[in-house]
Amino acid sequence: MALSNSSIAAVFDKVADLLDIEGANQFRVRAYRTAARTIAIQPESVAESILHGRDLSELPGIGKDLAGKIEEVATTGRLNVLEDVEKRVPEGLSALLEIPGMGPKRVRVLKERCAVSSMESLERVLKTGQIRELPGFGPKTEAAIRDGIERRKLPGQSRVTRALGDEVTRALLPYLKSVDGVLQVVAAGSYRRGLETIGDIDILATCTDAVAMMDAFVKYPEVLRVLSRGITRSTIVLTSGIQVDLRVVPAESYGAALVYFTGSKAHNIAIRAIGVKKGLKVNEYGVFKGRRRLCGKTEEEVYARLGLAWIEPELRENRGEVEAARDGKLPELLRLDQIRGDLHAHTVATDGRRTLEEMAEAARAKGYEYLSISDHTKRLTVARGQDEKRLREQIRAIDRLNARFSGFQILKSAEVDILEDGSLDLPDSILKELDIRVCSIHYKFNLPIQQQTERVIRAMDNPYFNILAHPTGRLIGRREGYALDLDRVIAAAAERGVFLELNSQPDRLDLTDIYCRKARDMGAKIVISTDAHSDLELDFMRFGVGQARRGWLRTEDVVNTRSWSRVRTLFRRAPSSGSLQRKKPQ
Ligand code: DGT
Ligand code: CA
Ligand code: CA
Ligand code: ZN
Repeated sequence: MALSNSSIAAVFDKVADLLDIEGANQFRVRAYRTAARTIAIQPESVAESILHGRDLSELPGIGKDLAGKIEEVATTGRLNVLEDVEKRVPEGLSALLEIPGMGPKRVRVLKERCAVSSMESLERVLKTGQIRELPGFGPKTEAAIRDGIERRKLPGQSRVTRALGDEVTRALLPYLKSVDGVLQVVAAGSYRRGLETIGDIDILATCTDAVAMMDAFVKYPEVLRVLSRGITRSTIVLTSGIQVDLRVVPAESYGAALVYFTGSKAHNIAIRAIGVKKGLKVNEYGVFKGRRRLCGKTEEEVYARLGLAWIEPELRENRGEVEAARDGKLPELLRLDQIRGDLHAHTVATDGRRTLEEMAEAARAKGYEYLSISDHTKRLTVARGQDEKRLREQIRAIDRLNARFSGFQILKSAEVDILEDGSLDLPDSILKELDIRVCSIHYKFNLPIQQQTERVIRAMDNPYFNILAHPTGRLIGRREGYALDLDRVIAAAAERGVFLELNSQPDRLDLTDIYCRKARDMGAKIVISTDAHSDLELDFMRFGVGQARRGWLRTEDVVNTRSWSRVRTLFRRAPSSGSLQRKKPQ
């Protein structure tokens, strides 16, 4: 079996990290970084496509040289440049990258200024208090590093994004399903609950030959280490670093085991307590009265025995779902096929990797009715943000393109920077030419909470403000969100008829599940967008929808389940004091 895309991408990311720690040329570092990202988002196996003679240099950002290197990894599993740079950079230094918030640039500073070469030497330097004085650090960073090191010492603290968990599981499940004698195979645990990060993957199977099943499992080509092998349970670590448990259960216990291993633990405890009240014992083998097994083959019958409706896995967090299942009040959750368009995407005009036409075609191919092109505005120079003149050109290009479509439309938009004082990066005279405006913060992340909150709310006062993109700015595992009073922001959004984005990029998933639900309860609607920087990233919608489901969102709570004409009506701002769109007295 060929190497997975994520494994190949990991090799290139590693090269980029190590070169960056070394202080190599930034263009070179970026080239490897781009290669990693490009490989990671390919829908098909890159290794297999090479076997079929595909020329990878046709991919964006991949030249002949990189294409050759990808082939080297895909066919030999090794990369000369990586082995060379690994010889030069001590392993202890690259291990520092696993501390949250620690990037190659910081590692380089620590190496050059404090002679740090390992976790141990970093801990020693931490005690001296000199780290806060380093360029690009500060007391907060120092505290975060200390915290990160402490947390790493606890077991089970290394989590991966849902996207990586997804890729790994989507490759492993078909492999397991092809084993002789297999009846059912399913991924349970946090994966099935759609959690934004995954600790490990828990697979359940029923089969006629457990030995063959376990054999196949430990021989999976992506196995790095076999941690344990038993008759009903084995654990492996994959080359991607993800740990996978396989449990083989009897067919008559499949439903009970699936409930148990889907979790969450808090949900399990809650339903077990309901069992106790009814004089029943609930465990991974079934529901029992005394020693008599009442059921356990399907999830539905387990829940039914307890007087509960079947509960969607995304809700199983003991956040009120058990009571709702008892009272027949479970929400009917949003589904991916109900999404009718995407309201935030980029093109080559700024930091996207596809043209307007390519993005439009990709959205049409998905069956969408609309795609909003929200390229950056001028303040964001690193992304070549557009000024008024360039945006006007883009608007004209969109008009020309739209003339070719029927039943589909590109919406004219921009991802407008919210400036430090809460004003928007472009004047109203151009904002009013747009169909929608997506607004977001890209600098001054460290304002005090009060000031940051006011900055956002002041921006919302602009009547052209429609959507607050990636509301907290967090990057999972890398950066905490900025200090923001989200409750106030949500209330302000509901009041002004503006919407909060649920950004579907797997390392953002911003808003969180908890705040999606809070927004819903406070009467603010959510827009689920991909913030796609390429055609393939339009598929990130599934992560956003997963998160929305965890946040109890229904179709009606999500703006882009509606046709464009309905969305446009929603976007018409209700008049508020100071608003330019004051309603005439009747
Ligand atoms: P993860 O792997 O950290 O992302 O999260 P989970 O939820 O997949 O947790 P994991 O892998 O430790 O266990 C899988 C499921 O097994 C968990 O969701 C519920 C169940 N489980 C594990 N340990 C316990 C326990 O001590 N009590 C109960 N009631 N259930 C447990
Ligand atoms: Ca798990
Ligand atoms: Ca587990
Ligand atoms: Zn964006």
